[in-house]
Amino acid sequence: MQKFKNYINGQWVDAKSGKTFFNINPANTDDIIGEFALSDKDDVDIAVASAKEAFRSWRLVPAPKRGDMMRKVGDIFTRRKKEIARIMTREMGKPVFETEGDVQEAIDTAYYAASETRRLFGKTAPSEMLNKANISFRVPVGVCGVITAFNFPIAVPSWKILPAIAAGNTVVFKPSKDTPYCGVIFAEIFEEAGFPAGVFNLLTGKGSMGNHLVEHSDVRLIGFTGSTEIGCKIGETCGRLNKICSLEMGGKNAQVVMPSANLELAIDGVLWGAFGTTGQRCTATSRLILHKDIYENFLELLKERVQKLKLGDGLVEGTDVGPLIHENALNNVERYVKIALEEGGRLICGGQRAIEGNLAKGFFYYPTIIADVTHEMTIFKEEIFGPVLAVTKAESFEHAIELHNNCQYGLSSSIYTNDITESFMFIRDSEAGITYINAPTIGAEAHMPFGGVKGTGNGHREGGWTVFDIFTEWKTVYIDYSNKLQRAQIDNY
Ligand code: UN1
Repeated sequence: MQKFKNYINGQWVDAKSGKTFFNINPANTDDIIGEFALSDKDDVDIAVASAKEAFRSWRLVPAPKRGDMMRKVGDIFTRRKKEIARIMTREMGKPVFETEGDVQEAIDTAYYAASETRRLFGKTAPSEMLNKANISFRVPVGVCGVITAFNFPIAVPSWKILPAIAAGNTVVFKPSKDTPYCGVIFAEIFEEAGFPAGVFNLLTGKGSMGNHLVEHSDVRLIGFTGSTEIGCKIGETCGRLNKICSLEMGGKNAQVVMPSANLELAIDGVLWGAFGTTGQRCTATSRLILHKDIYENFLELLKERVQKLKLGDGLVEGTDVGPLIHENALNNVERYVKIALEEGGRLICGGQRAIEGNLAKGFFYYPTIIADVTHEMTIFKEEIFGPVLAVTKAESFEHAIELHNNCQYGLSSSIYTNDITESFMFIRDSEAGITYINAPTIGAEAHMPFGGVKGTGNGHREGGWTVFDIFTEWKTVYIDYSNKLQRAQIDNY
């Protein structure tokens, strides 16, 4: 079995304590992926010190030169795409066609971040006074702590790490405890691309180690993707310690289908949105809001298609849906389905663990549809992070919008309609950071802003040009060439 180390200051090192943990394949618990460093506070101290030291010189490397190096990161991800995808599938379960897409997102992000290093535009404005110039430009913030989830273990960290480093910051990365191997891949790639020691540091381990990273006084910024519960705790700590913090948290995204929609298209959309990544996405479709005129017919057609989805090991060709990430996730799904049925939901399909043959070795649950869900029910409100779709009937378009917005989260929204008025009203009125028209709730592209409103985030947007608003601060410069004291607001009025 392979043994993996942390990557600190350009060196591969064990945890100071020598402690390790094992990671298993969620599709087959007999398959142990490897033994990883179980880092704690001492390792955080060393990694942050290394990132702090590296920042002194990395911030001075001209941004386009940093961009040249980031292009190499893109090249290496491209060369290793298929191999990394297979590692990811083995480590977290989603099928290979999905994990290849996950790696592609990092490739896109690397090239986009590289190109942005020639476009980190500042602004100039006229001064109030004669013989004085006002300019402003972006500067890196310093040491950034990056903490992410298991579900997009290359794509989502890349959204933070690559722009952060391109902008001149240094990074200490704590991947999910369920995907440490994908974390190791980042370190391998930064090493091969020739980045200076300490610019990128990897610490594998559990949540408690992440807390030390958040608390460390030399970490200026935390970029987090994960549950709302943990994100809000991180936000509290960052508030207390006055750190910059960007939070990407939960979702309870809905797809609305109106009578004018192309129903086949809407079914393709909900299948991909609800059951892709086994529903373990912050952008998963976990609510389906159907107009009353198509309600029963749509359910019928959908059931037929869901029952054809092939559950299994994502490494096997033809698998549509992989396992859940671990036993706890499986128990959680089971618990929510039980509550939904107790509260009056109608089971359309699924509703149980899959234990036939080899499926018994993994954390498999049948794709599940529960109909007649009302806005009072628990599965209408709470994020499940599993292959469970709650279906609700809308009496009208206005009712559909009201149901859509009756939600603590606001990441992505979707409507299927061929009515232009409904489309534009939905764009205007659905409370979400991302809205899709005639497309599912998933489908973000690396060069566009990504993030949500309400309980999903704290106002930041990753992806696109907006990610640089997180990972840079503004420096404003006044250059007075009048050779006299000019007092702003006083001498000119
Ligand atoms: C997430 O669920 O954490 O388009 C990210 C999308 C995906 C990214 C999802 N590419 O929704």
